[in-house]
Amino acid sequence: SSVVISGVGLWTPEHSISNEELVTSYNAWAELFNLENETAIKAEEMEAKPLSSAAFIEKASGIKSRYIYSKKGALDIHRMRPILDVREDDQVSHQAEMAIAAAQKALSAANKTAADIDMVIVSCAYTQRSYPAIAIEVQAALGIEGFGFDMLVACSAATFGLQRAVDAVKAGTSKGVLVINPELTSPQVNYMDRDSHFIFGDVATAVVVESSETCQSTHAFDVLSTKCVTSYSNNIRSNFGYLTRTTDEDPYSADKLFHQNGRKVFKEVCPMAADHIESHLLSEGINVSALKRWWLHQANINMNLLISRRLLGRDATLEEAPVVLDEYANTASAGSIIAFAKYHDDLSAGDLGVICSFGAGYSIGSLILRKR
Ligand code: CO8
Repeated sequence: SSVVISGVGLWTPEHSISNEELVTSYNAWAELFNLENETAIKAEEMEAKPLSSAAFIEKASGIKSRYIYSKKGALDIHRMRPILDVREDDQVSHQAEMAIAAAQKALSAANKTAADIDMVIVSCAYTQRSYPAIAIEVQAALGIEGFGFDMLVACSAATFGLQRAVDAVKAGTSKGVLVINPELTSPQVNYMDRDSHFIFGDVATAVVVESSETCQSTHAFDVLSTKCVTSYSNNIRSNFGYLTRTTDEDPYSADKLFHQNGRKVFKEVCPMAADHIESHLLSEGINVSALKRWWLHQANINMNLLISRRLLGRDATLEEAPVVLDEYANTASAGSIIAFAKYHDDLSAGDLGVICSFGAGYSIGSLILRKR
């Protein structure tokens, strides 16, 4: 028997923000800031806020739009962060709500019910609280017996979570695993930072992992191999955490939100990701040219083009390496799973593909899949 991915679910928020809307809001905020601080800026005691541009965003990143869980407040130049309603302890939490929606879609795609699952992993870039785990809340809401836990691995949370799931099924300690990625990134986006205000979107994805012996899906994939690696870097960082209360720092300061040295990340991560994919494939005796599909992490279109160029010696076609970044932006760990969810139905039995994530940590994770 083999370990299979038997179903994938994608939940997309109803609200979105186009580059134009985002830039109009940011620029109005920046102009107001510059006006209010005119004297200090003229005296060179403070730097003027530079303006953003939709043309720059699309060219530098490939992003045209992003989804947002709660649009209220995010574009309000007197607020510049989304408004989420406070939920009581006995109400379903925001992140669990997203996770449940994606999980239900994955279960029905896999032709499974709660009774077929005994392990729930919620794996994403942030969880809205430390305990009880979001995974345990989701487990209870879906009526799953067994256990659940949360994992944080930034952009590689989905692939690292999938590796845990594959290992558990392989070892026989789990019969069916739900790996869920409720990527609620918007609360951590600094909408007042020109360099990063455009990068992220909200989404939730979920995947069912089980044994081929129990699989009832007609569009399942054998997981041939998984490979994860981390290498410490401060080039992508968020310093928000539970210690902030004790350090008397401003909990909303820019270093508490997502920030990065984007150019360095680009330069360092592209070769790492390309080498990782190549060596993973070679360890399985697979040549790069044998791959039908690359479900790559969706951070930046130019990164993906560079990676495919390094591996193929040419640009990958959209059919080979589908892009969802234009519509969804960077959704932290969910990007490669969105690509997989939207672009796997057309593959034939025996076709090979690779899911690969790369990002903060640095962290890189890949799974080699073969259509059953
Ligand atoms: N509008 C106009 N001009 C701009 C803007 C803007 N919005 N932003 C920057 N510029 C300017 C710059 O200031 C710069 O000006 P100058 O030349 O005078 O210094 C010029 O445009 C060019 O800027 P860059 O060289 O920085 O532009 P790049 O072509 O490098 O593009 C990118 C910038 C898009 C950030 C690019 O470097 C990139 O994508 N790098 C890779 C980043 C990446 O993949 N990061 C991964 C982060 S995601 C992750 O790891 C998960 C974290 C967890 C989730 C977090 C959720 C919140």
